Amino acid sequence: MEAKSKSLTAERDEMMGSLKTCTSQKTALSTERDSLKRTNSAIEEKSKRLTSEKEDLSRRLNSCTSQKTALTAERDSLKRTNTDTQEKLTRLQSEFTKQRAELHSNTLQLTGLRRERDELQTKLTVFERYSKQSWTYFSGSFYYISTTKKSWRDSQYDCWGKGADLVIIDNKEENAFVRKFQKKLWIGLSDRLREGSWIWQDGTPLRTSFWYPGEPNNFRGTEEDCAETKYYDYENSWNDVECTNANFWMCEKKTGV
Ligand code: 2F8
Ligand code: CA
Repeated sequence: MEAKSKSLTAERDEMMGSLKTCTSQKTALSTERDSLKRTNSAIEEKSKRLTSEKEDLSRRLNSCTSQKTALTAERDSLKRTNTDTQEKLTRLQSEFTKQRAELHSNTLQLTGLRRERDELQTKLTVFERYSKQSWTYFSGSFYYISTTKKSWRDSQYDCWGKGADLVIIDNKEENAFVRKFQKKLWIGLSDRLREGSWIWQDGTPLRTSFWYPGEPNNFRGTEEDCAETKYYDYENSWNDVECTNANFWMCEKKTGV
């Protein structure tokens, strides 16, 4: 009986020990469970916050992407416009340069034309004035033939009074022009200053001459110091004669234009 009681006591003590262990394990598990629950809650909350944050970021990203697309399109369009404008500007600049050069050239031409017009106007005015006074134009000069006869010296004075000179014959064309009038005329040639040295009355020496054969000859020892167009039917038409003789005469006025 006593042995049975001992065994029961031992069994009870063993069971009490097991209970104690179980109770303390249960408490530890309970604590662990509560801790895990809290951790889980915290994780869930964090997950919710991150999800919401992610959705917000996603919305913002979408909005940013569409704005970026719009801005890219706008930028490309502006780039194209810019290129067009640049090309237009280059074209306009080249046109401007061309037109400016054209304007410059036209201005020069205009200045030239105005000068030409003024010269022609002057020429015309001179031409009209001399034409009215019965002067004849030939190759840049006007010519006057007297209707009376005078000595070589007085003829020269008459020409000077008209703003002209006794005619100076420079070439065979001019000589032919003078001969055409079929008149014995004083011309502006003499050797009065030095015998044998024939000079035109403006001081230029005689180079091309049209003396009749045998002239100048100081005929029969007379002092023939002035020239006339005695033989006008011939190209070599000139003769020397005394300056005091009375002759028709021819004045020449160079127009200078
Ligand atoms: O009157 C003077 C004049 O006389 C002659 O011409 C008519 C002479 N001609 C000849 O001798 C060929 C001129 O030389 C002279 O000047
Ligand atoms: Ca002579």
